Amino acid sequence: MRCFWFFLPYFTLGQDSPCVNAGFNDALPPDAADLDNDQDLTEQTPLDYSGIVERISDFTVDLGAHERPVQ
Ligand SMILES: [Ca+2]
Ligand SMILES: [Ca+2]
Repeated sequence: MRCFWFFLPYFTLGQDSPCVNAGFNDALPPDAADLDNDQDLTEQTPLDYSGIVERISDFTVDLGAHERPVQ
């Protein structure tokens, strides 16, 4: 299995991006793939595309696949 973590910083949101906190929390789909392995498939998607950052950071989801973590 190849690891692409090295490339992730190039696709994350910048600090001043208008996409930060511009999404709608209620529009997140359920965790049908159980990304966090807690057997709860009905909760909102808990992680972003990286699989390590919480999907909602700073109380509001960001636009796009990546969530900018609170510094
Ligand atoms: Ca889950
Ligand atoms: Ca956010």
